[in-house]
Amino acid sequence: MGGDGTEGDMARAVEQVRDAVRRHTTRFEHAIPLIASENLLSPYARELMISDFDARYAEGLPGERYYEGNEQVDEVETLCLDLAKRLFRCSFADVRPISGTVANLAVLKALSEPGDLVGTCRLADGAHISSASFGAFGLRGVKPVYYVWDAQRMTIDVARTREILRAVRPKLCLFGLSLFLFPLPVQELSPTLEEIGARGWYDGAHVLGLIAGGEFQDPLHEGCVVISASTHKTLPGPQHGILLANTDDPDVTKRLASGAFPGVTSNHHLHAMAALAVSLAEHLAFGRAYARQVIANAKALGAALHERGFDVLGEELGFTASHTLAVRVTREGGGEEVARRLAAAGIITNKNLLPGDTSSKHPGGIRLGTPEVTRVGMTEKEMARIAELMDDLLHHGKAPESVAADSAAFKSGFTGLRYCFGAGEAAYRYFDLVGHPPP
Ligand code: DSN
Repeated sequence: MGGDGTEGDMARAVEQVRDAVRRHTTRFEHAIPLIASENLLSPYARELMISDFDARYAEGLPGERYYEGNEQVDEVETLCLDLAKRLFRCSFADVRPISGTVANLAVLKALSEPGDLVGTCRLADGAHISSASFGAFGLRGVKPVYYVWDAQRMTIDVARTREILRAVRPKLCLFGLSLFLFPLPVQELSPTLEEIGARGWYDGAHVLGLIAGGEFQDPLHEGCVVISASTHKTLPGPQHGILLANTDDPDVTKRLASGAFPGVTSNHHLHAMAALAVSLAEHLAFGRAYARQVIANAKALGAALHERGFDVLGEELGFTASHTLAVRVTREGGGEEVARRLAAAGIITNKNLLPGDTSSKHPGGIRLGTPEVTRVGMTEKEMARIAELMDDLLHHGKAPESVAADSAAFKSGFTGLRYCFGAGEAAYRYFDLVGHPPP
């Protein structure tokens, strides 16, 4: 920006930010949002994000804080913890990690030491960057032991992974993906973990709302000691994190709690924690129906894209059992080019590494997700229309501007929130609290 730094210049900077966020909001209102890791807050959760909780500190746990003035924070956090334990049918929750990656760091701090071996999937097979040497694994100084991947079935190859685990004996085994199409074989590998004395850890960020809705696997009852997760993907909560465990070993829960604080957080973003309490309550009320529809939509979109000639992975298993689809787009120009063209046509996706990709700079695919389009009320028939729009653009040469107009016309019928209290409220809304720009 130019200018001489006067108050007037700074007022213009403030207005530039507000204007960009307003334009962004309008853009998403008119777009088809298919990022698998994104979702929309309910009206009641959104309200709490701009509450006074945003201004406060509450280090520690309810009833044992390091600050005064926390009585109502304690009330909300106690409720939030109770709701989390009820939703996931578990005995321990900690809602202080401020993101999924921070929750992963808390687990690594609690259950591993630098130099330990930790089992995980490879990035190209869909793992999250937490398990990379340049991510949380590297920060904690643990070394990855890679599972063998079955690219046909898009899941871990149990027999060959069992051999590796027995030979290498990692201390901790992470099950979790950012390209999460099918449940992972936690139950099948659990006896092997027991045999080698390893703990099972599940990164449930992507599928948290599906687990809670009873429509995916149930890792805490299949052999994992802890789930770490973000809370804003298939669970339509605030951008925050969570730890969940079901163990009667007090040493594990004590380590997890101290991993969260003071391990990897100081304050835990109390406004987001309050919004999470609302989102958990709403998921208890509406989550089953939501999770079912998210998965039905993903399956329908996979089938419709396949019919239109797209190379959708996981065909023999019905393309997906989650909210996510992986589409190899080598023929259409590669992941980067295709994601960019789709965005120009009002269809928001991301390029994604797929099994077999050799360069992280040139992902061979795109990842699609149905959490947000389901949140605004779309069902299977709308998935067929989305596939048609993608087909028009990528196979029939229709101009991006023309598809963007079609996308916006289509989306205009889907701008209200569903599966929450206050359903029907605007999904895409800029809150102009002041009512005018700075003078
Ligand atoms: N980066 C997120 C995703 O899109 O999957 C996970 O943190």
